[in-house]
Amino acid sequence: MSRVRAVELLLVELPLVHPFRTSFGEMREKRCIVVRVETDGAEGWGECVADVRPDFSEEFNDGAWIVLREFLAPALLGADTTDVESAERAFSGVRGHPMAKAALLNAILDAELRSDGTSLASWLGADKARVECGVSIGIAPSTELLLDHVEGYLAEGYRRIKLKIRPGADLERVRAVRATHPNILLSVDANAAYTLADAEVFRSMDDLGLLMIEQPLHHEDLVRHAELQAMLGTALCLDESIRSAAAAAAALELGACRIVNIKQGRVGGVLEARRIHDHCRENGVPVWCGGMLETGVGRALNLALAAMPGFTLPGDTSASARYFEHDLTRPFELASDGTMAVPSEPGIGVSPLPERLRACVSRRDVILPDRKSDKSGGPG
Ligand code: NPG
Repeated sequence: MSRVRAVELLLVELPLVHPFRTSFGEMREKRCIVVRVETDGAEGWGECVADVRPDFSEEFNDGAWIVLREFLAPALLGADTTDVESAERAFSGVRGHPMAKAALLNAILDAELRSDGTSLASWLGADKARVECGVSIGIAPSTELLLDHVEGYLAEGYRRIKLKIRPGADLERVRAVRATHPNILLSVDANAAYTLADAEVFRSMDDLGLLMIEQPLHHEDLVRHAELQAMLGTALCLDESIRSAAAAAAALELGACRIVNIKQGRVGGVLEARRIHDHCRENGVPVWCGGMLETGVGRALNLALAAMPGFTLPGDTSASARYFEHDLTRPFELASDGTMAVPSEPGIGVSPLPERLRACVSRRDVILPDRKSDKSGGPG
């Protein structure tokens, strides 16, 4: 393998075409760290799924920036050789921070695969050239507007609709969507906004034929999820609770869910995502690929992952146009049958476009082997 010569951190900012509202807040722009590594053989790209605030998880951009600059990049820059497995081991001394780790590990893997001329999808043993796509719809101001959004996305071809819910904007809205579209694949996502005292809300959803109810309760509470799952016919799916393969194994053993949302960026990168996939597959548990409104860098990687054999449900792998007027990379497009092509070029198969980087990067830091850094731009 080869040495890592430089790690570059870029803070990118892209306006969203529509604000995205969840039970924990509203996003109007995508602001994330994109990592570029330079090895002897190639360059590689990775994206950190953390956001400005520590609301979805403890990680956030400014914290991830420090972890990458002070701990993760220096752990690789001194080594004679670096491949993705040895990089993952080199990070084991840093507790937590899976989003920061994922960004750098994925960039290392991308560089490795680009220099070998292998696509990420084939390296992962993907068995599909195209994947089925779903769309996640934020909490709308009214049921009427929500029905309009659903209609529009179905017309574009999306094969599964996921509705964000929160207390006060749940049952009545889901019933309205189901009444209008009796046969679509429909799921809901609470982003941990409920407690077990709200079990009745979910019991009332049991006759709506939902594909799944995602992350109803607190992310640390696997035991209560198991209690809730035992009360319901509908499958629970966990997202925020699954931060590692160990957490996924514990959730399955406890009966806390029957479906797992795999977000490689949340679990520490593609290697850990593959372990979760393998464990779920061995146990007959379906998985699907979640999304964090990634730019094309993260989206390319998600598509390769979603093409693995255990990913049997449509993912939150929507088209670039659903998020951005101009993506950071070439745009990803949805075919009218609701599928998207998995990149087949070496590595993740796409790179940020130089003109988009010029327009979107607000902060930059290059970390070199002597650990001196060359900074430009103000704090992000
Ligand atoms: O299409 O990428 C997408 C968004 C999918 O709903 C989605 N993501 O909780 O899964 C989630 C949610 C999310 C987005 C969470 C951004 C945190 C930040």
